[in-house]
This record gives sequence, structure tokens and C-alpha cells, in this order.
Amino acid sequence: MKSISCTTPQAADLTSLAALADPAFSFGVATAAYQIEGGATEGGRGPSIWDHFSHTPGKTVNGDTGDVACDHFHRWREDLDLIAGLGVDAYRFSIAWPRVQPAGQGAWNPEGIGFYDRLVDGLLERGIQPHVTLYHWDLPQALQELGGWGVRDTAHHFARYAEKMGRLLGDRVSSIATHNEPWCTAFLGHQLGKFAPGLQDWALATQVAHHLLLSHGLALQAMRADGVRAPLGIVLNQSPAHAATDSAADQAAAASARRGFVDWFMDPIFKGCYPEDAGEQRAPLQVAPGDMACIQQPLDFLGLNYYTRIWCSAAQPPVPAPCVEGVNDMGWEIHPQGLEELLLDNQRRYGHLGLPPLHITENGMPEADVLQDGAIHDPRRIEYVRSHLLAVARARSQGVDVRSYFYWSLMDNYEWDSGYAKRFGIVHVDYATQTRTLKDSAHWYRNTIAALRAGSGHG
Ligand code: IFM
Repeated sequence: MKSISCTTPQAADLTSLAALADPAFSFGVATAAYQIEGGATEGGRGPSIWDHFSHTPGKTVNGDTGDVACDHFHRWREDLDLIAGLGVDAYRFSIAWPRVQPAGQGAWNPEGIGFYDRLVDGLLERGIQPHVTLYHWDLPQALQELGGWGVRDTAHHFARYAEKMGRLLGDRVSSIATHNEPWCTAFLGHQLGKFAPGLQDWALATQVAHHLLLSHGLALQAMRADGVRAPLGIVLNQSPAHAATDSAADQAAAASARRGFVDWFMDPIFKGCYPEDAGEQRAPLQVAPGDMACIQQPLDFLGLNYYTRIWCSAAQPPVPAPCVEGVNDMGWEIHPQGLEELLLDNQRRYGHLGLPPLHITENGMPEADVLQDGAIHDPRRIEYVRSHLLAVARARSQGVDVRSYFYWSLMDNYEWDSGYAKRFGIVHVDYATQTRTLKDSAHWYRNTIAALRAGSGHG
């Protein structure tokens, strides 16, 4: 992967990015509540499954927790100024359910509700569109103790929470997503045990995936019945699955990966059924009459999170991924063409099934960034963002209706089981002092957006 050290975009790049210069296309940055807020026991917030999991010895790198994180709960005004200074159009954040409803059912917490109320107003005052995610993995622990996403009741509790938040914020925010990456909640949390609640039960994970989808459908129904005006959707993590070779075994592995990772969520939403051939890999599901129709609600938008492709080799030892563009600090292959492929693929496979406008709700790269003389030089991240924006521009030029790009993440933060060891931000955070410093990539992102907005991208 070539690297760019200059924080000024090249003229040739601006020409190639012209498809994104459209004022209707938004540039943003994204975060999630547990990863940045801290204030875990303040303001009446109840405990979440991530508090519980991260405080369990051995579950996270260095035993790191989100107790303090980026202390955004106290520093949110400065953070909003920081976002405004980047010149972005939009900010995507999530609401911590246990902050607004500590037990996940019953009493609401006015202090927690007030926090998000002020956050949204603060964004609007600064001219930034707020994009809300209702669930980015921090289930109230009290609901986990009643069975968590393994029981249907949780889906109904979630719909009531969505309705409440939709009523509060729905006339001020630019979008509301029900879930972020339900695949991770279901399978990293309940099959692999890497994420909260840390369970390893394949059948349960499959049922959880169904309940998450059901909760999405119920939430959309509830918010629409209540007249919520904001566009409503869901955010899925997707990757193209590539077979290492033409062998039947590798091709089958790629098809199977796609079914489990992409189709398992897309087909219920857009076709009202699970993939027919997924039986080989999934446990028997309990699906009540009406569930699939409930899940198949029309969407106003679909958020896609893209980081890498899935490389499928059935051989032993496996054929390694080529990694022509290198790997990131998580060990994930950097493969910008995969984003263009993914966008075109969504259009081809679901365009005739009511696929709504698409948003790239996450895309980003961790690096072991070092602060030197007050600066952070992160040329590989600049190249990562540049090459992925070019991929989005190519897809748009080919007719894919993609409306935004959100860099993950605004600032370094708590990377789940990896703790604070992985830095995805375009803003560096010194966790000892909570000092924020713009990395070169932040300057490049700001300069690129400004140049496109100034019309330089029209060639
Ligand atoms: O940090 C996460 C985020 O919470 C969800 N999507 C992937 C990111 C990087 O791992």
C-alpha cells in the first residue's frame, strides 16, 4: 500500500472524487456510546452487558473497560467543537440504552435522556446532521439477566425504547438506525464469546440473530406508527467473500460465508425469508407466525460498514489472502476494491427488492499511531481513506445511490475486546490526559471535503 504524507489532496484525486462533490452527499465521522462516553456509573446510567463483560477478568486486552473511555460524557461540548472543526456534514453516534432506561424496561432516566437531547441540539447548533444508532451492543445488564437477546421479550422492550427515542429525537435527527452490525451481537457475542455477553452457544446465537431482526422490525413499526419523521434503517457489516481458488471446495466456502454473513440478514429484510440453503450452517430456529413479515419492513436507508473482504480457502493449510494493499493493525487485509464490489453487489442483488439509498456508516483503519512533537503522521490511514472514497465515487458513477461516508472513528476509543490497544481515530486521544490531537488524516479529510465543496472536484 502506498502512503501519502501530504495533508493536501492531489488534484487528480479531486477529479476522481467529483462524484462525491454533490452537496447531497454527506461526509461524516462516527462513534458509539460505550466506546467513547465513560461516565459508566454517572447520571443514573444502569449497567450494561459490556460493563459486566469488560470487568470479567481475561475478557479484554489489559482488562481494559469503558468506565472512562474518552470521557465524552463530560467533554461532549468540546468534542462537538472538534467535529465542527473537521468541516464534516454529519456525525453518527449511538445511544446507550441503559443510560436512558437503566433496566431496559420500566422507568426512564431523565438525566440520560437529557444528555442525548442536548447532544442533538449541540450538533444542530453547529450545523452538523445527527445520525443516531439505537443499539451499538450495550444491552442493559438487567435484561441479560432475564435472557437477553435470547428471549423474545427483549425485542418488545427494544421496540418501546425505540419508540421513546424516536418520539424525543425523530424530528431533529437525520436518520435513526435500529441496530449496528447485528451479526457481531449474535455471533461474536453468543457463538464465539469474544464480545459481551461472552456466550458460546451456536443455537442460541442463531436465535439471537432472529430476535435482533425481529426487534428491528418491531421498532420500525412502532416508530412509524408514532409518526417519527427521520429516515429509519439498520446498519449491517458486510464484506464480499472471495474464494482463494477455482476449486469447488473454495467456491463453496465463499458461498457459505456470504450466506452466513450477508444473506442471513439481507434476505429476511428484503425478501421476508432466510436463505434457503442456510440450513447446513444454522441451528433450527423458532420463528413465530408473522415474524418474517414484521422483519420485512421497508427501509428508508441501509447503512453498510466495510473494513475488509472475507478470504475463503478450504485447503489445509489455507491459501493466504494476497494482501496486496497490506494489512491493518487488527491484521485485516486492506482491500478498497471490495467496497466498490459490495456496493454494486447490493444494487444487483437487492436493487429490485426495494433496496433504499445506501450510507457507508463505517470505514476506517487502526494504526499504532505515535504522537511526535505535537503531530501524528499517519500516511497509511490517509491512503486508506483516499482509496475507499475513490471506491465509493466509482460506485456512485456506476449508478449506486450511496449518500454518505462516515469515517470510523472520530477519535481513538475503546475497541471492545482489544481495549485501548487499537487506534482507529483521525483524532488521537491521550488517555492519561484526555488531550485530543488531530492526526494528519484528520487534516487531509478536512482539506479534501473543503476542496470538493469548493468545486475543485468538478475538474
Ligand atoms: O469499533 C468497531 C465498531 O464498534 C463496530 N464496527 C467495527 C469497528 C472496528 O472494529
